[in-house]
Amino acid sequence: MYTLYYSPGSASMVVHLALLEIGAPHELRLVDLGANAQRDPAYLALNPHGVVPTLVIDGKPVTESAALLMLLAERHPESGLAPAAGSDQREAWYQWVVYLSNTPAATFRYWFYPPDLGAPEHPPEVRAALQRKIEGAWDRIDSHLRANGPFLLGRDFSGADLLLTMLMRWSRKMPRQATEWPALKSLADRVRARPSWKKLYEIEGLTEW
Ligand SMILES: N[C@@H](CCC(=O)N[C@@H](CS)C(=O)NCC(=O)O)C(=O)O
Repeated sequence: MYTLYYSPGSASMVVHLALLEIGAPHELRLVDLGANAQRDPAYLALNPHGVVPTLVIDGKPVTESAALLMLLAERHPESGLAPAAGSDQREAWYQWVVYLSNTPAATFRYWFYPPDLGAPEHPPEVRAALQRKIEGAWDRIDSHLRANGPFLLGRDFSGADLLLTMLMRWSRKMPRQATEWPALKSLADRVRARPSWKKLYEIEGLTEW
């Protein structure tokens, strides 16, 4: 049994999507970020970083969205969230999941949380630099998809595409949103058409892309 501590549309989204793709029984516990519930001592005991997601697996809390995606893919190989262990495609899958986590996702964290860089708001040059870094990731991924798409691994969908589409969604209020890159938009359209995406929108009460 899994218990997912989540907040709608946040980094927990990829874990929630993965659980829906797998069809694994799970409970959801809302962490109200607006009320700073992530700083409650009871939640900090589960996740000392005070962020979502946390997934409790058989009573043990595990954190970090990309790690949870990898863990769920390994625990449920039949789900097809990752290609077969030991295959060339699996190597490519690890590379994409880690790249997405340590480059666009980490940059988004700074984009949305200026206090992480020590200021209540970003000075314009920092904001511009973060925007360039995120757009640079879209350039790189879009060019990969144009040559090798429509999904990150080529013809077949994988859990890495869930992570990418979640990150793309976070760009929707940026000066250039990720869907302006045509191959990225095409990938996101395919992911957004999946039953898991639609179901998550219903459950989490999301409306905006
Ligand atoms: N590297 C972490 C980042 C998680 C993260 O930053 N979550 C945000 C929501 S997207 C959060 O909980 N923010 C609340 C806060 O920082 O107080 C992951 O991928 O799990």
